[in-house]
Amino acid sequence: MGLSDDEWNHVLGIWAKVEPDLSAHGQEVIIRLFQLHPETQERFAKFKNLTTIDALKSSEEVKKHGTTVLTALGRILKQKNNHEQELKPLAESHATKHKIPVKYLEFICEIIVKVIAEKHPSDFGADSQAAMKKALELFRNDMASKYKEFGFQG
Ligand code: 6CQ
Repeated sequence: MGLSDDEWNHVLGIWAKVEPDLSAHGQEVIIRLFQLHPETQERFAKFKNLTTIDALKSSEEVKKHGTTVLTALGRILKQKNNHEQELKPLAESHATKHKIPVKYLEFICEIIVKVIAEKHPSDFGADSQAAMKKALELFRNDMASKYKEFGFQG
């Protein structure tokens, strides 16, 4: 089910607070993802050698990837579900090249909500959190169905 105008306003409202510092948000998301789900780190050839939190925290490459992942996600959210054009190439690369299971997309989406909640406690209330979770669920569902079109069961 789609989001109401009000829900999209919540999603894009909080995203506007995240956007000025995508790299710090993204860095935190990546570090948390690797800590909570170490198998995800294995997927990044570049990061396999970063075996301590300190190494991850001081890596410029991690920050750069943090910006990459959240810039792409922001672009998709801003389409308010008319995201076919943005989503398709992402689904294709993550299905056929990086081979990222849907489960890992669930992991990262859950962490994104937690990181935003920690960094913006007064701007990300229950309604905004619920709206963001819904938007991320739509994103994941569409990624999963595109995965199948690309022959990846995810
Ligand atoms: C991704 C994910 C994170 C950080 C950066 C990208 C956390 O160095 C390389 O060449 C990386 C190739 C690559 C890999 C291994 C890659 C490229 N991703 C992964 C792995 Fe994705 N990614 C995810 C998103 C969900 C919200 C979004 C928007 C996104 C964007 N990616 C993973 C991964 C492994 C556990 C997950 C869960 C994940 C999710 N990712 C890559 C992007 C973008 C824009 C790009 C570069 C273009 C492309 O499509 O290859």
